Formats: sequence, C-alpha cells, structure tokens
Amino acid sequence: MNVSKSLKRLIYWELGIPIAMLSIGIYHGLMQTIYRSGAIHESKMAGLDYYQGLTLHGVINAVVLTTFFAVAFGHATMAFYLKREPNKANAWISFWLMTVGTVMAAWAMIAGKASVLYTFYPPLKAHPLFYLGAALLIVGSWLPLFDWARMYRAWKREHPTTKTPLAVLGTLVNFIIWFVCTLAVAYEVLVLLLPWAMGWTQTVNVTLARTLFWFFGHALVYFWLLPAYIMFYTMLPKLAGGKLFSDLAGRIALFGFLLLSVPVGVHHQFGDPTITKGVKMFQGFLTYGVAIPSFITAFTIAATLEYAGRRRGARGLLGFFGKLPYLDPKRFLFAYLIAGLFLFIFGGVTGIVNASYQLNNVVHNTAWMPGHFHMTVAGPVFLAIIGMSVYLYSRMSGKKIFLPRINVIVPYLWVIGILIFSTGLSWGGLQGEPRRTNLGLTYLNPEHPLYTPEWVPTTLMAVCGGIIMTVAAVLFFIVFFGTILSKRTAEAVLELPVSEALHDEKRIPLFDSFRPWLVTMAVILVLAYTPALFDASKNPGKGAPRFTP
Ligand code: HAS
Ligand code: CU
Repeated sequence: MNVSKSLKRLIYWELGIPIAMLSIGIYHGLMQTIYRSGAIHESKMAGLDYYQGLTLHGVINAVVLTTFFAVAFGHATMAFYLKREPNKANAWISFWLMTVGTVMAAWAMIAGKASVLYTFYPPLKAHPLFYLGAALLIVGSWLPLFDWARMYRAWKREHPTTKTPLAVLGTLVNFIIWFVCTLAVAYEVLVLLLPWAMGWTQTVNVTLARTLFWFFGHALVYFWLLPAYIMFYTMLPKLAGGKLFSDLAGRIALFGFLLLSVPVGVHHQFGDPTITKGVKMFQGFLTYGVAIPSFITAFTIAATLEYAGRRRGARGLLGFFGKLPYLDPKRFLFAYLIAGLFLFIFGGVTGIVNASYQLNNVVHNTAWMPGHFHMTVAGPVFLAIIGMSVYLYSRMSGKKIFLPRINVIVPYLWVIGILIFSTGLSWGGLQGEPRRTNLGLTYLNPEHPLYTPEWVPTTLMAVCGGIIMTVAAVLFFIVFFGTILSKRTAEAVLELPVSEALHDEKRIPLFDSFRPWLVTMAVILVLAYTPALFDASKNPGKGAPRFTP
C-alpha cells in the first residue's frame, strides 16, 4: 500500500528516535551487571552513578522505546488494515508532545536530578521537569487513540458485517487499556508528585502514590506486550508458512486483556502493609486470570506452528519444530518472534511464581525480579520491537537490509545472553541477592564482614549474559543504522505480513464489539480498586521526607 510522505516520515522518526536513545539504555544495562558483580570498585562511572544509570536504563528501554514504538506500530497497522491514513495534524502534535516530554525527562536524568528509577516511588523526589516530561510523553501517546477510533468507526460504517481485522482490534484494545491505566499515573504525577517537587506541598501520601502507580504499572506491561501479540497472531503464521490456528482465540485473548490488565496492580504491593488482605487476595486471583489469555496464546501459536511445520513436510509428534524457517534472512521477522516466544515460556512461569502470595514473599525485591522481567519485556517485547522496527523501516523506505545474515542471528544471540543473565539473577534471587544493589564490592569482597559467597557465581553469570546481550544489541544497531544508510532498491510501500485463519470462522457479534467488554471492564475495576484506593488514602503519609540514595 502506498502511503503519504508525511506518514512515512512520522513513522521513521517514531522508530528512529527511541532506537538511537536505546544505545544509552543498553550501555547502562551492561553497566548494571558490572557494578553488581563488583568488577568495578566504584559506583560511579563516566560521571553517572549506579541509581542514575539504572533510571536511564529503565526509563529509556521500558518507557520511551515501548511507547514510541506502540504509537508508530499503531499508525502502521491502522493505516494498513483500514486503508486510510491517520489525521496528520493530530499525529504530529502527538509526536512533538512525546519528543519534548522525553527531552525534558532525559535532561533531568542526565543532570542527576531524577535518579528515582522508572517507578519513581516517593519519597524519592525528582526534578519537576522529570514529572512534567513523563506527563507530556503520556498525553502525546493518548492523542492517536481518538483519531484511530474515528477511523475505525468510519470503516465499520462501510463494512458493518465484516470482522474487524485482528490487528486493528489489538491496537484499539491496547490503547484503551493504556488510556485507562495512565489516568491513574497522570493523577499521581500531576496532583501528588509535581506540587510536592515544586515545594507547594510538604508531604506526600506514599502508599496512595504507589497504589496509583501500580494501577498503571501492571497494565503497562501488557501495553508493552500487546504489539508483540498482534505480531504473533497476525504475522507469525504467515512468516512460518502456515495459517493462524484460531482467529477467535486471538479475539478472546485480546478481550481478556481488556478486562483483566488493570485490576491486578496490587500484586506488586503484596508487601505493602496498608493494603488489606482481602484486596490482595482478590487481585491475586485476578492475576491468575490475566495469565489465561497468555495460555490461550501459547496453545494457539503452538498449534499454528505445528500446522506450518507439517505443511513444510514435518512428520512425527514434534518434527514440526525442525521445519520452521529459523535462519531464513528473508523471513528474519520470524526469527525475532520465535526467539521472543521461547523466552516467554520462562518469563510466564516466573510471572506465575510472583503472582502467588506465598512465593512472592520469597522473591519480592530480590534479583529474581529482574530475572523475570528480562524474559518478558526484554524477551518477546524487545525482540518484537526491534525486529519490527527494522522490518517496517526497510519496507517503507524500499531499502535492503544491511548484513541480512547477521540480522537473522541477532535474536538468537540475544536469547543466549538473556538465558544466562536471567538464570544468574533468578538463582541469586532465590539466595537472597537484592534486586537493586550497588554494593557488589561489599558483598563480593572476601575481606568484608558482609561477604556472601553464594552471590559470586550468580553475579558473574549475569555479567557474562550481559556481555552477550550487548554484543547482540551492537550487531542490531549496525543492521538498523546500516539499513538507513543503504540505497533504495525496491518499491517503498507500507506492507505487513498478513496471515489467513485456518478455519473459516463466522463473525460473532460479541467478539466484534467493544461495548459489553468495556462495561465489564469498568465493573471489575471498580470492585478491585475502590477498596485498594480507600485503604491507601487512609494513610496520610505524614512526615515522608525527601530521600536521596
Ligand atoms: Fe510480571 C513483576 C506477575 C507477565 C513485566 N513483571 C514484573 C515487573 C516487570 C514485569 C517489569 O504477580 C517488575 C515491576 C517492578 O519494577 O517492580 N507477570 C506476572 C504474571 C504474568 C506476568 C502472572 N510481567 C509479565 C509481562 C511483562 C512483565 C508480559 C512485560 C512485558 N510480575 C508479576 C508479579 C510481579 C511482576 C506478581 C510483582 C513481583 C514483585 O513482588 O515485585 C503473566 O501475564 C504471565 C503469563 C504468561 C504465560 C506464558 C505463555 C507463553 C507463551 C509462549 C509460548 C511459546 C511458543 C513457542 C508457542 C502463561 C505465549 C515455542 C517455541 C519453541 C522454539 C520452543
Ligand atoms: Cu504486574
């Protein structure tokens, strides 16, 4: 499909800016592993200290990259499937709000005035520009939803009996979740934190701020994940040489996320004393519920891969695994997606461990946690983002992929790195290694009274994994920026791989309409969060002074 120059330019910038910033994010990722291992006997390098680097790492990789990408990918899928372009003025205003917000927050972090980590829990206090920047980034990312809703309604009027394309449904579900959950963090930032950072209020209700943050923070992880799920359902089957086993399963999974992504945030606060047990139990149950759409996806995609493998001549029970196009440079997106799915098996299992109230006591705030989330957000999410970025850029610009054989091994190298890294962290976490620590020197120095020999092999594994991941990321940067610099050789079009469904399922109105799901979502949210917010607001948080690490 041919699209306007303006839309192309917008998508290029929205992909390119965060990937350029990712170089800083990746560098600080490597530095975390080095600090933790005690290999550098200083918690400050190149003028940046441990917590500052950790903040840059989390904010750039987990917030800036993912948000810019979700917006760019949303524009691409909506334009491609609905065959109409988004409103340019709205899209560019959104881009500028996000960019200005990012620059403001980046300044605060680099200047050392916002070493508050990506969760920015009070009483850690940041410079007001950090909070304002975050708010602008969020508001900028809201704008496209309103325009996409308009495009969708116009399309629906013309095609009242056609099933909404799965990718369109996924994008809309994702941004509705995003809009709802970010209302809470916008309130936290604008009403609680900003006045406090400006000195207009003296104290802040810490529990309320944390509860509002996690209302947002868990749904945030699905906002990261759903673009990858859209690729698994609508592109992977085609790339694998088969068909999607069940289109309805995809719809059920997406609506399941709409219902349950938000009302589970308290599972991050199982240790917070001001939230009562009943609330924790209810949200704990709902957390098991929100794993179901992922189980549905695991079985549907496995069946899809089996179908593709058998179509390519596979025999036996598991022979299909051997027949998939793992190393085909022309289908490199398959490599990025399958590598991410493989990691998500372990990311999912560790998530279910976290969700158990009892087991959470063992792993909360230990190194187990970054072990878990590097097999989720730095697994399927990150690989889908970088794979799709280079894919979209190359198709829309008509440029050949630079070093295609290297490109296809990047995801596997990343998987090896993550597996070593996350095994080290998870193992260390089970032995009490803290989640965040710049005290590697203390714990790993045999002369020191706090010396903990169990953490020597675990932190070393994390460094080895971190080095392999950094090599994979550097190779990716070479491929991405090399592609930008290469010559145009093909037609420049917006094209996405489109998978057919295996069974010709009829349109079921319930799974093609947002209204019933939105109403149910609102009911569950009120039930889950009214008591949680009530508990939190009872704690006035008096006397929470500013804390500087
Ligand atoms: Fe999580 C903490 C529970 C999923 C990210 N999570 C975090 C944090 C992050 C994060 C960043 O209940 C730290 C937050 C912080 O800063 O404090 N998480 C879960 C559960 C799930 C889950 C139940 N998390 C994710 C995803 C993330 C993510 C997705 C990012 C994108 N998580 C928790 C809990 C905590 C937590 C607690 C708080 C812990 C604490 O104490 O602080 C579930 O959604 C997981 C369901 C997933 C599955 C896996 C399905 C498998 C698939 C792959 C199939 C593969 C195939 C291919 C077919 C059931 C779909 C085979 C091919 C071959 C070649 C073999
Ligand atoms: Cu969560």
